[in-house]
Amino acid sequence: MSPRPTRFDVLTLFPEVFEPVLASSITGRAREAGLIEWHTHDIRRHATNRHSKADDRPFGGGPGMVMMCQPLWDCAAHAEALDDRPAHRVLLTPQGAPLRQATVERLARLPRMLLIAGHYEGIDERVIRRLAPEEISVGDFVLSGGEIPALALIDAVARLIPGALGHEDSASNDSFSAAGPGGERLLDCPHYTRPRVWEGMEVPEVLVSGDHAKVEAWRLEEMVKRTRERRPDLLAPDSRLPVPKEHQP
Ligand code: 9D3
Repeated sequence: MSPRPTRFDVLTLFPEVFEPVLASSITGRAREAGLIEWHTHDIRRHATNRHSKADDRPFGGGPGMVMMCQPLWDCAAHAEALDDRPAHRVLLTPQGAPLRQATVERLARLPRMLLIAGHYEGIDERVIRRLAPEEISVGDFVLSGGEIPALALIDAVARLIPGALGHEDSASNDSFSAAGPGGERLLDCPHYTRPRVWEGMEVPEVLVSGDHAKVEAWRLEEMVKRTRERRPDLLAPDSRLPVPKEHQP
């Protein structure tokens, strides 16, 4: 008995951006394999006012527009009624908790998610309070909306669903599933393919030595070295990542 596809419902003012991105690559294959499904919902279609307005000027003044309560609330109710499974609500917002691999792993165990992609200056706080979503950010930089973060989240979650490409890889890499504070792995090691010499630059000797144990040791060393140099935060003292003795400070 195969489980039902994991369902993503996306509430957005730009429903048309999701299909072309998700139909490509791993999410497209996961859908074809019956592992996931996604449905987009145009928030504007739930506006009841004459001009299908889903936003209005902010109380207190200031620039920009604020997403209104009613269209978003009705859109969520509409989407949630389309399936009998309860949806875990997620709001993509710069005010959210930074998305980490541990979060992705937790979400990948859920049968259904309702993703809310904001736009404009923000969303009326009262509808956020009523929906009580988990609030997630994809990083400390400014985007123009939550659509690209929602796409990133769907991609990250989908590739962890058993049977989707990438799952086999991460499962077999379980020796490295010891993780940093956010479930992050070590950074990857450098990779090389033919030719052995390109523009005078040679492939590291160990990789062509044929000594598999030496290759694996070199790769782990490079991973730790790179992580140290580029992302020391992943190796924080409170990390659950076991740092090999020879690499301890
Ligand atoms: C310039 C407007 N900003 C005023 C200080 C607030 C603001 C509102 C809405 C900034 C960005 C956005 C739109 N971004 C998102 O909805 C968003 C986001 C992001 O911008 N960065 C990282 N993660 C996310 S998740 C959703």
